[in-house]
Amino acid sequence: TTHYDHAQVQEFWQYVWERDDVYALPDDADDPTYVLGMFPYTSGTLHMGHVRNYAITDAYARYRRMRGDDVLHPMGWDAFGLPAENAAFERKTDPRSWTEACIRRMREELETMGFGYDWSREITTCEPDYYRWNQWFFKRLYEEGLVEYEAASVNWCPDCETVLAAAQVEEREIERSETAETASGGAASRDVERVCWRCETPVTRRELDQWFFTITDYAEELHEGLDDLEGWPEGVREIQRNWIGRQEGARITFEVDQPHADGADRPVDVFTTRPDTVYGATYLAVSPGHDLARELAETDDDVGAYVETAREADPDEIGFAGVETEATATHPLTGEELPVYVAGYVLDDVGTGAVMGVPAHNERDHGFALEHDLPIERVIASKDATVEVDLESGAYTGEGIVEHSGDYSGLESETARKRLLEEVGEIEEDVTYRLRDWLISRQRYWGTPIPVVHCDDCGHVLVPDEELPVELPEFVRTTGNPLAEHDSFRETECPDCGGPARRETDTMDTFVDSSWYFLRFLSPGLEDAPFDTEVADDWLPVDVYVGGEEHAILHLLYTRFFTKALADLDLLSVREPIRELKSQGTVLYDGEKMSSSKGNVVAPREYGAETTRLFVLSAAHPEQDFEWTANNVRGAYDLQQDLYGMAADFVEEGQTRVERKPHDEYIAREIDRTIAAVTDEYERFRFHRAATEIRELARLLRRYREYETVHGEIYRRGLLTLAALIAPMAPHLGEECWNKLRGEGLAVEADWPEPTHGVDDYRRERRLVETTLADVRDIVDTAAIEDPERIDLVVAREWTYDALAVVAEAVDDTIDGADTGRLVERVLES
Ligand code: ANZ
Ligand code: ZN
Repeated sequence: TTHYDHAQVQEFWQYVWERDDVYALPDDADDPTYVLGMFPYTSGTLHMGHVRNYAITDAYARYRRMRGDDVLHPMGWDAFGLPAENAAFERKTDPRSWTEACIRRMREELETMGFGYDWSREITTCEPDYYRWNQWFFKRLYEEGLVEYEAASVNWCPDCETVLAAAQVEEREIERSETAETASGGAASRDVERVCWRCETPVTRRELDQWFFTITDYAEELHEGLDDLEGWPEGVREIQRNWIGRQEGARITFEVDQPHADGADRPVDVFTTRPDTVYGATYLAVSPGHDLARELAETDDDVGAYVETAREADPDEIGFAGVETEATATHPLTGEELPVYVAGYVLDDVGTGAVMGVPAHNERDHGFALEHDLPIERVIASKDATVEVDLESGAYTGEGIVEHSGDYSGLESETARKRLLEEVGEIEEDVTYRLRDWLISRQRYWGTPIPVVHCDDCGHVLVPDEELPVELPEFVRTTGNPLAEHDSFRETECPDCGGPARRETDTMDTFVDSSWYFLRFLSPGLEDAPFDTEVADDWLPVDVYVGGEEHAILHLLYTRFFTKALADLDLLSVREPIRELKSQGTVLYDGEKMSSSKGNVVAPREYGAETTRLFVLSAAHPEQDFEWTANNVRGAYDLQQDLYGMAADFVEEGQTRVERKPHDEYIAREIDRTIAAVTDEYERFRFHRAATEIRELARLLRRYREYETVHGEIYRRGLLTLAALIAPMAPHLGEECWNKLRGEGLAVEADWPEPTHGVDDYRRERRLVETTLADVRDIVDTAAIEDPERIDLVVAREWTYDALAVVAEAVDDTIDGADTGRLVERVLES
């Protein structure tokens, strides 16, 4: 029988691969090709996004292995995180048992899919032998000055009951009622709300002492390096560029006079992108977290009260509220005295946390000026006389000709900026970034304990290396942070003075885990270091990394930061972790993202693993979204039956001949052409096109055999070629066909097929077709209509299709449109 029993075939070959350990990286590999899919979060079950992601890396890894590369293709588990805590609550279990059960299930699902991983390198981030290195890195980063402990007004998710990093707060469009809009004060009201990335609950603000990694120290390098990441999609690079938000401008120093505060007069720097508007500054404003605000709050109750409410207010509620202080600022150019405000719309961590208010030319300042009755002084005129500016209703934010600005009046904005920077001592060139430091504290249980002890006498003290890991104690059920309720965990001794002290009960953001896991795969069992520096220097960067585009800023930016920081700790010599990045598109079902939360995941097993992986690879370019449709899935299933059927029929009852006929040459060349084309497509990750080429060759071979007795050697080579070419995408099928035809060896270990004519011959052939188009047309004209089933006609037709493809590109030069039309008609008729 030629029936292909996919379940049995899969099981058998998976057994053989495991028995022969075919995916283990050889011990003597010195610079393997490192192919990595973003490791899964242990949510309980694989979803279609995972399947697509890992089908892509698996196909590419297998292709490279067949090309003769040593390939590192590992897998592991992103196993810490809040959902495990929630699931543990719901299921009356604990996060560890739940996570372990998820891992068992997901590993089995990956194995069912037949993905070829080197399981000897498996890593699990919730294991102490992994997370101890998070603690170790924390300490090294701390020693390097890259960790800060700060009281900060931070984003808080009331539902997750934890703080969030800036990058974990997403903006969501909302509809605002009109009353809300006017109440919050014109331009500052935005039609977005800020929500938690995980649960979409609107975030609030809290003032807390928190741990930060100072990723902003690397802002410039992170920004600049993007230009050189040529293997990354431009879309991802652009998202990172915007997130880093590099802005060139100036820092302007104002002398501030504080009549009552203890602090004497002091300079306050503001950051501006528009120093050309400096003469239009009518007030100075600092953020509620600014040192000046704190100083003034000590002697001024109004300021104190405002600072307190503003620090905990939600961003959407701030509007243009603010308070005038007793301080005044001296304008550096006019010497005028300007009022000084504390204003919520000035952000603590942007620029210097202080602005010069230029109501005529900045929308937010304009809104604030209206609310507080401040003067609006115009200093820029549009060069376009038709632009009418009504400064009562809004700011003019464009550039133009500077006016009312002393010696600078009459200059263009840009010239004025240049001269001000050169000539005025208080104005200096400056760059700021939108990027914020990475807040890594989480008030949750299921994460890496931060290796710090708080001592009343010694302050915060790092846990000594010999005492790492600080292990997570057993889970306790409680609202809030279980670690904070865990007395035996919390109460401890100070490593410095031996006195009573309290452990830090915050855990690390789980994005710390994923920032360096690609390094742990290099030396997974290593006990005295997180990874082997020498191996890392030889093997990195990751050659190909595949994952969803939703990771463009969080994970992919943190990973770049971590790599640079480790390089500065002399643990690495590469400064960029990933050479080539592929973002895979979404699998849709009835137009919606296929996901377990939407309840529309088609379980990978339903159609057989091989069908699923073949379908997700052949449906579309990896970066494109595509629709899951039963029909197309069926197509992937039929292709397996066809290929297997052809191999089995040939072996069991194949009639062949030895002498060569002219059309055999055509078949032989088509095999070569297909090899060349498919190789090209695999190189470019265009698996869908590789699949099309494979289908085409299968179709041609079938007709070849249906027509007459085939040339044994050529036909067999054709079938073996199909088996090898499809093996990276459909390895079980490849194996089964290979075995049928060869009776020995494994397709996964076979050499990649080479065209006997060489790749260039195929291209020459195409040119030949082009120049001999007239001859081809003759063949079709004289013979095609008489007997459409004759193989030389099939050949002629194929040639004609080829020729037409070429002609279609250069139709005017080669042949006139009318002739082409007729030719096509003829061919289609036959
Ligand atoms: C004066 C000025 C005049 C500004 C002007 C702009 C236009 P955008 O607006 O995105 O280009 N800024 C600086 N630090 C800030 C802080 N901590 N909180 C809130 N706003 C702050 O960003 C640059 C501008 O943002 C800066 O340039 C400053 O306002 C404001 F006609 O200074 B500008
Ligand atoms: Zn949340």
